[in-house]
Amino acid sequence: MVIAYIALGSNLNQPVQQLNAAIEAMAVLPQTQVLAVSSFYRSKPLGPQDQPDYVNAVAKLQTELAPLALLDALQQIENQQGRVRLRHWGERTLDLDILLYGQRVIQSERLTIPHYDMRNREFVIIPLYEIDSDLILPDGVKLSDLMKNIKNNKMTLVIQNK
Ligand code: A4P
Ligand code: MG
Repeated sequence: MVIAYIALGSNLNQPVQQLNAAIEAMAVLPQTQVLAVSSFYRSKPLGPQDQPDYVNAVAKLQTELAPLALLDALQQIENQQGRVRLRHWGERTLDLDILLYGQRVIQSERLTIPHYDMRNREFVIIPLYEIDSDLILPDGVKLSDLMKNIKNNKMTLVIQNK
């Protein structure tokens, strides 16, 4: 059993519903449980500005799926929800990125874990901190220290987690 953290993002076709549907789909993956879900936040797009604001969240999973099996499963959920890849950093109905997979460090053709840019993104760090404030990254960096780097949080709360 491994604890994995997944970043959820959407800015097309009713983002809140996209995230809720993705959480339901992750909950019925084989050998996987959803242990926690953060609040949902609205954030300004990183990348091209001529696209709608995003809704972002983070989910904590417990899974027996190997990293590539988990990636396959998440990409299947993206595709089920009508994901079309239009342009780099562009609009999408659903993006599911593996942020962390236990304390594993993976550099392969299909996977970079930890996620290559997670520590610079407030729409990842803030919801992750909400779920596990004492998390430590595989290189020893404390999530609480990454939180301190977030100067002014420009996100707005969409749905407060329970
Ligand atoms: N891949 C490698 N590592 C991973 C991982 N840890 N998790 C590979 C998931 N996938 C991983 O992904 C391209 C390939 O990355 C996959 O086939 C997989 O093998 P993709 O989802 O098809 O493409 P993408 O998401 O457009 O690419 P990229 O560069 O990962 O996008 P980002 O960096 O995730 O940026 N602004 C706001 N406010 N909120 C957002 O959520 N998201 C993006 C996407 C841009 N701006 C945003 C947001
Ligand atoms: Mg992605």
